[in-house]
Amino acid sequence: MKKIILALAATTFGTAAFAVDFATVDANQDGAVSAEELTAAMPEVDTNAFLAADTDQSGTLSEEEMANAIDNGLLPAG
Ligand SMILES: [Ca+2]
Repeated sequence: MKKIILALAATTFGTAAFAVDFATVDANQDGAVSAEELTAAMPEVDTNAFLAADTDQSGTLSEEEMANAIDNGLLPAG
């Protein structure tokens, strides 16, 4: 359990521990991850998690939004 907490703490100090490769999830390489791209890469993610992660409600996730969502536990880290 301690190891898990330490791993979570490490992810809050930047994107170095960012386990999900944004460029891989961004299948069409347009710099934004759509709900379709996200669920293709992470089938276990539901739409509500996507909507919660899309903090500016643009309909897509920026790399920052995705990193924050992973830090917040909205999205799996990989
Ligand atoms: Ca995209």
